[in-house]
Amino acid sequence: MSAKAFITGITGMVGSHLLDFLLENTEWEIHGLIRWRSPIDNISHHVKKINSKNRIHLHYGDITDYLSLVPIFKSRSFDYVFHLAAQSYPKTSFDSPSSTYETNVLGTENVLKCCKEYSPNSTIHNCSSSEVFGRVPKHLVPITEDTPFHPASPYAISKCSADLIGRFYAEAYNLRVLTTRMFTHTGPRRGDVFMESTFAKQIALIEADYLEPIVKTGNLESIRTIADVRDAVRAYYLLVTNDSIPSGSVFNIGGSHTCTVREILEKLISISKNKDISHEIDPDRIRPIDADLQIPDIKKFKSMTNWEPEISFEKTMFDLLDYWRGRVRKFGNCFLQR
Ligand code: A2R
Repeated sequence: MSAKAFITGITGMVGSHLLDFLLENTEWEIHGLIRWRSPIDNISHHVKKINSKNRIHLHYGDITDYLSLVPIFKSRSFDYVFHLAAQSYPKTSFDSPSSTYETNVLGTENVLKCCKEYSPNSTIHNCSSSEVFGRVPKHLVPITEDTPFHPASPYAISKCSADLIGRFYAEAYNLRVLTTRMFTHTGPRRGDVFMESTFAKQIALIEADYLEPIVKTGNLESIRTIADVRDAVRAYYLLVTNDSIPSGSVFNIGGSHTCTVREILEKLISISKNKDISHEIDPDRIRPIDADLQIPDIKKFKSMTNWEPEISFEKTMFDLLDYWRGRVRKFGNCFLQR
């Protein structure tokens, strides 16, 4: 019998790429959680399989509503649970801290509680974030798993809690919870509030003559290490399928290309067909404080899984821009400016 996996956040950037990866590389039966009104653009290329229940089974629910999860867990046990659902936008969390805490803290508690009650033998991927490290002093870079938390947004605070909830369930209830703190990961389907994705979206709109050729930016000087989301989901697969990894482990994972946000912007502008694009700072896009030195030490994860990023920074940027070109071709100028 094939293994059963459950993905919360299957309609998001990471969840949808994980679905693509698992369909391609495993025989697993894949279950996914969606909300009543979740946009399904990111998984619409699988709609035939979804409608015929051919390996993909979608379930309606909400991670903030424990009772909505119970029937999903009660009628089957899962071998793997990937808990990816989140309010995932750090910048938005400054405006909506309470709903960020509700989704990311209470939501994680609910998902893990369901695993404990109904799928105690599953391997659970608990998705924390590199943002937990927040404001890291230079002498503590590169960031290891033992670098102290110093969250710099309500989102980051919520992920510190989610991270600790994962460890708590592993220690208190003997659940096999494995927690990741992935550094910046991007590519096609990235939400347009993230800096590289809003740059690519604006460039695609400029190329189509919907915008003046000036890209609006936030802080350009923060330093990021970039991975491709398709490498990230491969890492998550290697994580949960490696039985030698001790329960309760946490891992820093990230790409191999470290650069400033300015360099990301310049790369995207350089691959645009439009050669007259400039940029200017928009004060609305500046976070009150920023996690500005995000460079990971990923030796621990590499030594356990042999994972290496395979997709180049150039390809990630090209595919991200191409994704936005496709969206603009399809929807015209129907995007909020953010
Ligand atoms: O907003 P929706 O309905 O499209 O679903 C999003 C889902 N989600 C939820 N699902 C169930 N109950 C909720 N209360 C709830 N709130 C949000 O999480 C969507 O499917 C997913 C988030 O997708 P993205 O914003 O694209 O995030 P991404 O980049 O896929 O991040 C995956 C994980 C998150 O834990 C991040 O915090 C971490 O990677 O970096």
